[in-house]
Amino acid sequence: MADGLRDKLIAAKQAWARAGRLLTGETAPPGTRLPPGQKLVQDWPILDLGIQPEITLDKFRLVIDGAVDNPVTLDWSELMALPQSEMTADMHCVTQWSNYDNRWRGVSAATILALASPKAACRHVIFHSFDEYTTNLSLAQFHQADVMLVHHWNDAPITRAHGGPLRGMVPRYYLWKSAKWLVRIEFSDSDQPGFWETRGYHNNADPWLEERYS
Ligand SMILES: Nc1nc2c(c(=O)[nH]1)N[C@H]1C(S)=C(S)[C@@H](COP(=O)(O)O)O[C@H]1N2
Ligand SMILES: [Mo]
Repeated sequence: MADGLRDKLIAAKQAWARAGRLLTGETAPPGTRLPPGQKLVQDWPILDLGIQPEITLDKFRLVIDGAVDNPVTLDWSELMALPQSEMTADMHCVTQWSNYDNRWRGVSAATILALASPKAACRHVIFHSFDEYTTNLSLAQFHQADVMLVHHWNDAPITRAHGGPLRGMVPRYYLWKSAKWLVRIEFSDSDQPGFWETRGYHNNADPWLEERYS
């Protein structure tokens, strides 16, 4: 995507945040599968800043560092040698689409936490991507049973357009929290709002509370 187009896309999404676009003011009853203001789709739309980096498996590296006792850099074979997990989860994008029953395979957040061992003062996790996108989670948001670093979707490798070879998957929050083309997981004592969180989007991003904008 040309720089001009990219800037227009970012400006449009920032304007939505300022205008509170798509807010229904509803709260979903507990246990509702589809969050308020969302529409169920059958496909998987592509949304990013227009740069879709090609990361071949031989070039792939994942840095895990910051407020941890055991910082590590993993190449692809080291990542694959970690325990592999599977889960099925829904996705909810702030642009209003949701889809159901995505089957993921990858490495669980629990496995990453056991490997890196965050220090006692660590409270936050920052995903860094190859396209310089970042997004922030609290350690509590990251430390949930359905949070994973995923490399397979419905039994096929995740495509480059969807963030392959490795992306974050944090299914209980709006999808901008699920960084594509993951290159670094930074543990931190302090919060570091990311690309959209510094452009008017909510820091916590819970779809059932309609935490779209800050
Ligand atoms: N690296 C990176 N990750 C990203 C983004 C991005 O621009 N770059 N966009 C986010 C947004 S706004 C959304 S909605 C989802 C979209 O993921 P998808 O294209 O696989 O549907 O990726 C998120 N992760
Ligand atoms: Mo998004």
